[in-house]
Amino acid sequence: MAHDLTLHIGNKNYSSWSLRPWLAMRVLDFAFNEELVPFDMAAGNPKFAAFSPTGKVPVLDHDGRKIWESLAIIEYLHELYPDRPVWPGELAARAHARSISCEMISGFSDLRAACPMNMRRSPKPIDISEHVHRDVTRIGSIWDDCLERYGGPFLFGGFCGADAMFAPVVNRLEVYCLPVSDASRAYMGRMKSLAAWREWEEAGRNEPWVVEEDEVP
Ligand SMILES: N[C@@H](CCC(=O)N[C@@H](CS)C(=O)NCC(=O)O)C(=O)O
Repeated sequence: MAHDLTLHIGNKNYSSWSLRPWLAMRVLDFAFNEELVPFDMAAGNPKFAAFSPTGKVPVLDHDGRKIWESLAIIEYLHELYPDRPVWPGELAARAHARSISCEMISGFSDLRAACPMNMRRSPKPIDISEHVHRDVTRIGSIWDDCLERYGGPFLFGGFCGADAMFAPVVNRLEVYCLPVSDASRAYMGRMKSLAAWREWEEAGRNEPWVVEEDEVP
């Protein structure tokens, strides 16, 4: 059954939380309308308040029902379309995918603060703190473990919610030239080759808005 879904998102160049459900919906082929409201200042955009209970994006609107928080949106889609699951079919793998997705949403704050997602940035190394290095090492070990255990090409075999949750990190590791294993680098290449990824990236690169706070020298 088709549902009337609208996903409210921010700038494609910078809005890492928006990318997560958007990518899941595109790759897993959920039809939806996109409503992009750009940040036009450092602290978001007051216009978000018109459609978002938290004043943040993303927000999914399903026939007037609002779902916010990227991971809650992904969970909602999983329940809405049982014939097109967002999570792996097997219980242990599903629990594993949810564990690392929760780890993503609640952690890695040093990496997120120091290395904002930026689709427009050409790869250029930066000096990173010990804390950022620790985040990068942990993410690399999560990915390497998944790729070895489930055999790729994505973290749990086929693309799933966990790949969507880690998608902005693919950009961060790439554009700030952060160290990853060959297996993780190959995974990043596969993510960036997705038609949906290329669509988002190209749109982000062509956006006119610049958020100075997210432009790391
Ligand atoms: N935990 C939230 C984070 C949402 C979030 O911080 N979104 C940013 C854009 S990427 C935002 O709307 N910022 C505006 C603000 O903080 O005012 C989620 O997973 O959706």
